[in-house]
Amino acid sequence: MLLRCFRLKKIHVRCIFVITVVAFSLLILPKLIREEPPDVKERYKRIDNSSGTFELTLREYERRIVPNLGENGEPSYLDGEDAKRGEEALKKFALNTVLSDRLPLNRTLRDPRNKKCKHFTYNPKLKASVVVIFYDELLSVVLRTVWSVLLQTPDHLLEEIILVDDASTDASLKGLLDYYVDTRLKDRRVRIVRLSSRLGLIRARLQGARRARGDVLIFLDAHCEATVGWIEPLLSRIEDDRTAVLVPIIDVIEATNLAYSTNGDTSFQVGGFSWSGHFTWIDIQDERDKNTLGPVKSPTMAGGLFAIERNFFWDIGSYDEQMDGWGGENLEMSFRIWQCGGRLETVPCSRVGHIFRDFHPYSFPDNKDTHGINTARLAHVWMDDYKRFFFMHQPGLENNPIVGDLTHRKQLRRKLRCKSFKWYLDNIYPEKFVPDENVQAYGQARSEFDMCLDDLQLADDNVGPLGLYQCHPFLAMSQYFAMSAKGELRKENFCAEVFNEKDVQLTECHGHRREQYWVLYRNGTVYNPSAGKCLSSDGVDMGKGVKVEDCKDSVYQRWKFDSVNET
Ligand code: LR7
Ligand code: MN
Repeated sequence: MLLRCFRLKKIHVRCIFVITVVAFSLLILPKLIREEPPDVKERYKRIDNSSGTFELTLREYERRIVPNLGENGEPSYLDGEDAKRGEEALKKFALNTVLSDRLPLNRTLRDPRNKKCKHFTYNPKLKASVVVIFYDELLSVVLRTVWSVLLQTPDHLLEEIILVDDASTDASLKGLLDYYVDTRLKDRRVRIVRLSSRLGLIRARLQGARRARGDVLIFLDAHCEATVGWIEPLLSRIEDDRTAVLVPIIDVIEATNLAYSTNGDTSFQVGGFSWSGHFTWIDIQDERDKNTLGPVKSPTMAGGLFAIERNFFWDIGSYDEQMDGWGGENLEMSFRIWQCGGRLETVPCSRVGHIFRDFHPYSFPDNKDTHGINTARLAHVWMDDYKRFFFMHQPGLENNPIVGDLTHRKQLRRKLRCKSFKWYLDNIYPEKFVPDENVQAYGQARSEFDMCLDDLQLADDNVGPLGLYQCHPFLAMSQYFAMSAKGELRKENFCAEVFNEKDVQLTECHGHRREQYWVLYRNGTVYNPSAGKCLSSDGVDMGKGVKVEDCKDSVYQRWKFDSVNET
């Protein structure tokens, strides 16, 4: 019949019909049948109503991947139009999404560990549930996280990977992700949990933890890459001590070129905090810990990547379920672990990369300051009187009903018979500078004409002039200075330092006196021996930096602190 059709000079209507049917069955039908059986298709369709089939979309996706790009964690670059699109993506998502989509999802990374780590043998018996929560993350980044865990974790140590979708709006994280897991990963240990409404990262993690069956919970952000040997030292340490909560060294995956960069193979820092309630990095506290490559005591953790024995996680109070959105839960958990009988440690032979982004690519419902509110919650529950410093940064939150009910968390603290925040500071974080303890003087430092020393809103991680500003009628953090016992004129971790024998800058305290050393005299003179000069407000405009000048008997060279401790 078909042959006859072609032999005929004129095309018969019946022939057109036959050709159509044949073409349909040859070209289209097999695709439908072979590549996506109707039930599978239906299943994914229900979650994702994007057009086209997932198989085609995924192939398109895979076709764009450039083999070996970014291999070994090398930096990668795009050309021409792609490079431009990459730049734009970086501005919009704080991540070069175009580049990420080009990189193999299962790229291999160099072993970033200190060489000696290889010679340690660990034989843990515990199994881990890796919990990865995400909200509108880039699909390729999430998949790279999953791949890295599957590839770098020995089978007998991995119970499951639980992906918790915190009600993302991005369609590719729905059906396409499911389809990828079913048809490409084909690993039953990868489970996806879909939350029906956005719960924020704290409650999303709790949802993942509730479903976990492994002995140990390991939480990861959805833009991480695990490296060789990452899990063994974590599990093994927990096997020795179930109250140890562990963080790996968190290496930087660059948001611009996705390079896996290590900060040398030995030097690393541990977690601290600022009185404004933010996580900071601090140097390892005990010199002896620097070279052992064993677990290192850490006052706090960053929060996104940590391992904890599953039952211990629940025993010690999991998370504060009333914390919303983002922020604060990491300090809450850090204080709680130490105060209630656990330990927090950094494990240098375990390394995981994390993409550090300059801003949140996602928005928060109602634009609520969840970091502030969550931190107010933890301050009330865990910090005793020391919460005064946090509330000096956030006076509006001190007695604000928005902070919510704290009964359960206070009950928990009593039930677990947790130690005081003073105990924590004295024993776990003795380096932490407390602005009004063991100091020569503190509070506002007044000069003539109601002018005060002021940090001029210097950001937490910056260097800037030590300024002069009208004294506030109340003591605000920007004007809270202390003259430490060591003779530093300081604000938290920032010390007044003389530059060019004239200007005075606030820079990171180094503890070695020199240009950061000051002598406070009884009459209010603040003398800098290194410059041989005195702190002066003479001729300084409001909002500008103070200076040091030759010492003389001048009202501009006398500073009156709110409180002076006579010694
Ligand atoms: O509403 C949300 N729901 C979510 O599921 C908001 C976020 N998320 C997910 C998000 O997709 C991601 O996987 O939560 C995870 C963490 O969010 P990020 O990556 O935007 O946070 P971050 O890396 O900027 O912030 C750090 O501090 C947070 C405080 O709440 C969390 O503890 C993060 O896990 C934590 N990240 C790290 O510790 C990685 C190292 C960073 C440092 C220093
Ligand atoms: Mn993160």
